[in-house]
Amino acid sequence: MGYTITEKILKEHIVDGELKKGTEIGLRIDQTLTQDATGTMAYLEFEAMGVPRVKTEKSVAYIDHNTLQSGFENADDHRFIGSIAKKHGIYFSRPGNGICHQVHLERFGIPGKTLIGSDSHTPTGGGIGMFACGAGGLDVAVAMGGGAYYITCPEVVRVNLVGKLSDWVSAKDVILEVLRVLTVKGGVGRVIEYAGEGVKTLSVPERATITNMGAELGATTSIFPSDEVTREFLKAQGREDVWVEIKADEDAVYDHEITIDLSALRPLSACPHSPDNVKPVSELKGMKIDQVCIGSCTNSSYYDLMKVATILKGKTCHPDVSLSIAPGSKQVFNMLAQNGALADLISAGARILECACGPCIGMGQSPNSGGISLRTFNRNFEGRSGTADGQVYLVSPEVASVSALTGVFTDPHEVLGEMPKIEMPKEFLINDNMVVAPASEEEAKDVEILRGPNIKPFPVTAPLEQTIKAPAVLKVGDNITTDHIMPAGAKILPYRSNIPYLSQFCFGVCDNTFPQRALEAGKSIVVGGQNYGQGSSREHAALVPLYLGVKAVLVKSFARIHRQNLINAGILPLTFVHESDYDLIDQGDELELENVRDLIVEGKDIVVKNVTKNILIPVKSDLSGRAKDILLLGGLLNYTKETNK
Ligand code: MIC
Ligand code: SF4
Repeated sequence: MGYTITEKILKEHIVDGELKKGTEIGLRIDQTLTQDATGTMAYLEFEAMGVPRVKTEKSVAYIDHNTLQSGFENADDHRFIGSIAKKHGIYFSRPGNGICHQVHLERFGIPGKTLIGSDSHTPTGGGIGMFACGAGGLDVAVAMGGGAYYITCPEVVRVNLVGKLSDWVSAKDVILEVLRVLTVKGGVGRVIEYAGEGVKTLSVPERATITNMGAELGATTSIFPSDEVTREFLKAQGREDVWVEIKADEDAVYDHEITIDLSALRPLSACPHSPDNVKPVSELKGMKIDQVCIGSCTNSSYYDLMKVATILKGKTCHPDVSLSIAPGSKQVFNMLAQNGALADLISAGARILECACGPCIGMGQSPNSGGISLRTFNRNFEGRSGTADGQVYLVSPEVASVSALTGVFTDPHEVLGEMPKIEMPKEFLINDNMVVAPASEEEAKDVEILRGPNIKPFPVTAPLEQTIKAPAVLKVGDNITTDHIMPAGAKILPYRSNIPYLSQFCFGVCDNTFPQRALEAGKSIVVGGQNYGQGSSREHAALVPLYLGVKAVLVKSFARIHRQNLINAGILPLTFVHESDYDLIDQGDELELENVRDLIVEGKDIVVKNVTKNILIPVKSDLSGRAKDILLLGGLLNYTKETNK
């Protein structure tokens, strides 16, 4: 029996457990990346582990999220990350160099290697055949220290691509179609592997758009083969030497298979407020729009922005539309500047932003009240744009740019003629002058770590208690995102290293009385529905509840990264044995988990007593041996210190 790409890479990297689906496996991690919004905490955690130098093949710290400097906080954090990177053997990608995933794909990614990043869109690397996963900051810190990264050995879904994309249809439409079919929970516990004849018709940036947004499926990761197209891309990046061929065996066995006929796809859009709320653009056409934002780690490549420049050339964006464009990297920005495409964007009236995440994470360009915003990004969760009632539609760069001209939702097929062919460059413009190499081991001793006053200590974790008695301080519904639990945006993001300050905003989108009520209760339990914690990898969505006294989270089902973050923070994740029992708990009910510590140690059934209603509710923890130990010791930091003794 042959192997899938996933199995081939996992086989080479497994250091704990065995390749048995559904069981926990530990992987050796070759590369790590961090960004600044999660990085400050990740490096504080790395420091606390006391490892002098990273043990990975390559670790890179990017500055791309918190680039709005309206106070000292972000600038201080950048200096902190720069100094800690220098001291501990980490490459530092300076602000201005671009979005972590775009730059990593261009300059550092290697087919067949494992990568984890403290950002949920790390699977972008799957576009060149990397096994790349988003993870919490603590998991990344452990991997930098040479520790394994643990995942549930995934099922593998084969997405069979046939045919070829028609004019004005793009990679964004492919992943939107996959999201329409599989939904935001469809990837949980699975790797999405692309295969079939259609693969070779897609360039690396197109593949990376698809693997990037696999994060929205909740997938462990997404991956393409590494083939001649990959080789050409790496060659044009001056890195052909790192290319290796990776493909699935002919007789590889998959757990599921879906087929997507690229030729049959038409432009699509994800409507508010979920990436799987997908409709054909033909059904939305004519709707008046207020804003267009082009960029983000999903669609900000040279290839994407050349398409945009070609559409906008010689035209003016509609008087009622604000158009902003953020190139994905300095390389992209520079190439557009040198070939004149940047001038076409500027002439058309685009507001050019620095190459960073920008509006994607609410760092500026929030739409007007109730404003309709077309974005080439990957997430359209409620409130994420910074405008509570903003209506964000996710679309391809083609739909975004043509709609910016017409002022209404437009299907490019109907107004533009034949699609001009954009060639992939034979040589990208290579200049790594904004990547600072770490100090040598000798020099590292003298590197001073620069800390600002915004950096507050890591919240105190505690070993799992014998009995948890606490009220259900909050009850929420299905598909709660980490943006609901711990919102981002320009006003809050600068405090990512200040948990006490951040805590005031916890669950603000759902119920802004939660932080106060949780503090008053002292200890609390959060109750939720399906796919709880989807979206961002931010461990702050666990660390802040920890600070507010949350002891357990009881839901119908969890998203992968968030569940791990809860365990890492020492918060007990529980699921209902019968999903309908969700209805047996109301917000405010007093709950009790008697002898839960012993029951977990002994692997016995756990029951939640709803003291208010006098009902017993069976729940499960599904914890691996390692996860149990982490909880018993009060979180991953304590566990790592203990096991490294
Ligand atoms: C996001 O897209 O939500 C982010 C901001 O990049 C996050 C990371 C963070 O919250 O800092 C992610 O995707 O993990
Ligand atoms: Fe940045 Fe947006 Fe990508 Fe997150 S999704 S890494 S905020 S560009």
